[in-house]
Amino acid sequence: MTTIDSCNARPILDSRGDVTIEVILASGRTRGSASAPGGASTGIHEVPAFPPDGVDAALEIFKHKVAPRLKGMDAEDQAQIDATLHEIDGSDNLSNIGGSLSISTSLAAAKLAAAALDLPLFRYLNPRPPEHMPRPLGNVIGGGKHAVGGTDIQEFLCLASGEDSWKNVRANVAVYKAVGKKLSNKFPGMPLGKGDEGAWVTSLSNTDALQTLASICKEMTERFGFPCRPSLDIAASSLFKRNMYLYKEGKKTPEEQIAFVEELVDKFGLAIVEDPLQEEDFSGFAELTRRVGGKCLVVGDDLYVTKVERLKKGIAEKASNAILIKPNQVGTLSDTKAAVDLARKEGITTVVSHRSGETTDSTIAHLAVAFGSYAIKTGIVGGERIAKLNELARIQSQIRGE
Ligand code: 2PG
Ligand code: MG
Repeated sequence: MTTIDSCNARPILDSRGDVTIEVILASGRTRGSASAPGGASTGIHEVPAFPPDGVDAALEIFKHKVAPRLKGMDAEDQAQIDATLHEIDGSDNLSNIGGSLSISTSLAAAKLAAAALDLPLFRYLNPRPPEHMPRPLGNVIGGGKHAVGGTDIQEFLCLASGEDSWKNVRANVAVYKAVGKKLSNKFPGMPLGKGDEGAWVTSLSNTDALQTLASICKEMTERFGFPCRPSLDIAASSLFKRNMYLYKEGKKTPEEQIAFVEELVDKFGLAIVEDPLQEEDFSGFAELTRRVGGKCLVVGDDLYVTKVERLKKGIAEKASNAILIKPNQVGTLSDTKAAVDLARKEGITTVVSHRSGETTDSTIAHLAVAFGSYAIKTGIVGGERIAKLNELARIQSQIRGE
């Protein structure tokens, strides 16, 4: 038993300069702390990040309602901690206490328990070593809601799939740097910007940006000797207005959108395509998965928002073959784990993900390993992104006993 005897929550900044929450729980001299990230292209079915009156209200709730209840509880009893958070909240969507307070408290409890047992978090959560390490999926070119003046498509990513996490991370960096060089050579003397996740921002069309990424991926696949494959997060809900997908180059009907994505998958050999359609279009997802699911992971992010109920619907309708796992979308570790367990049972691939506004908290690297996830989407550069990538490589060294 790890009795929680001290509970603190404080405001901290995320990578966008927005205020978020850090929770620190302690048992004697042992501590566990965690903080919450924040999204920009948030799904409408996510738990709200904060209560209606904002961050300060969440901190007040922590002080007066959460802390008194947590004191004396066992940090090792994650189910009880998370049930208590739901009980204090009282809504069905954590809307009274907010997902940021909830997820940081929930993860801080797990980290405190792991520290008390002198275990790394990934091992505390799953004593069995993973069959493989999660492959890093990193954002090379970015647009959408993460950048001004960039591509309509939110993320052009590289998935490095070697056996060694450190080499994978290095391969993604090599792709990132080579793409940056290519873009600056293409537009000499022009500024080259970065978006919220550190990805390059370019005025190239979606297809030209993907072409640029795909050719560098090919080059790096040869150089590194393992696959470095292009991938996309279309974040299609952000493009969807009045039943059409709005691109700078013109509109697409849902049927045209499916055909467009299928063409991109075929032409560029995409490994992963996330949110190719808007968040309510289960049948459109199913049609695309039917067409390309044999060669590409079709990932639901806004579609599922890490919630078991929505994933159940997706499974029933064969909407996708993969799910993005973002703990703050659903608000507790237990709820996150429930979605992962259902996915595993049903043969749905999991990809653990950061948010566009991040802190230096590296917990998701441990979660991705403990969940046995296929990939971890967490950017390529920037302090808040490399915190997770370096941790991934450290975890692999620990597993190997190096
Ligand atoms: C996404 C994420 C992370 P945001 O759409 O997958 O890349 O973006 O955190 O803004 O929702
Ligand atoms: Mg997404």
